[in-house]
Amino acid sequence: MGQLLNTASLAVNAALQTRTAELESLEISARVAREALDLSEFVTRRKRGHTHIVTQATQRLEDVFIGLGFQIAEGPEVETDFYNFEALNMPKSHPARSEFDTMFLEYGEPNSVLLRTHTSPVQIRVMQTWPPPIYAIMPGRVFRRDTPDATHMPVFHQIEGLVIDRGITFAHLAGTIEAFTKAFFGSDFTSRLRPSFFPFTEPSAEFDIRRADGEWIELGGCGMVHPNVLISGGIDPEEFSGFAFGFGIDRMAKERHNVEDIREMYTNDLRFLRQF
Ligand code: FA5
Repeated sequence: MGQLLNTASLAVNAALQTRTAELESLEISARVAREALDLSEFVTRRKRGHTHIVTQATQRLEDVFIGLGFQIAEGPEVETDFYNFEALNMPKSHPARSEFDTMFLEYGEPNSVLLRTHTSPVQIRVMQTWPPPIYAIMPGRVFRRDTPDATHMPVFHQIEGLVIDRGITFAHLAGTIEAFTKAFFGSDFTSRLRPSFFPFTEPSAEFDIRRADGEWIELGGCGMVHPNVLISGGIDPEEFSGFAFGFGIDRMAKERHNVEDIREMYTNDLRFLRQF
């Protein structure tokens, strides 16, 4: 009898375990179904914003010059007459001042405080703070009373470059600009320097690039830093020499992406901005 009962009890226990397991798994499936989260919305591609075409160009320029061994510096957008003009070899009566259509602020002495018309004042600030050798780039926003058209904006961006060391020559400037052109625009592009005039560099040149279609486009000015400018920055022109350049970043972005009109970059039209 005992043996029979044992066998029967084992059979009942086995059946009970099987059924319990079945019921448990059914309950788990039901709970999973009940509590399931629909994550499919995260699987579809979401639209994300990105940096503006001019910010992208600035960051790319910074990358290229950091790769060439340059450091980044910044200066204020509100400047004094001294840094924007005087220290750059443009004394009060200098005719070149009128080429920069300046916006002055009603602050302090009349015409003494202004919105910087170029990034060149940062050259002086860097020379006053960093002992040479200096290999620096200075990107930033600049302001001029220019009427907007396909290549001009009243608020635009420049990137200044400054190299001060012993034995720097015009050949270093030309080589740096050519290396930069190829790195930024690609190997289809070449650069040329045309004689020009800036009070703060001597000799001075205008920097053009040639596009793949053969057309030449002016991108900025450059030259050997004028001895008076080195003196303003507290550097001995007998011991050190250097070169400087200033390029329009908005124009570079325009050329790199074949944008027809510079104003398009600032209308905040998403259909335009999303392309880049
Ligand atoms: C200058 O501003 C000098 N500071 C450049 C320089 C620096 C020369 C260091 C020598 C040594 P310019 O006024 O030519 O030069 O302006 C330089 C570039 O800024 C122009 O070639 C152009 O690419 C850009 N630019 C000038 N005005 C405008 C504008 N209104 N809108 C957009 N880009 C502009």
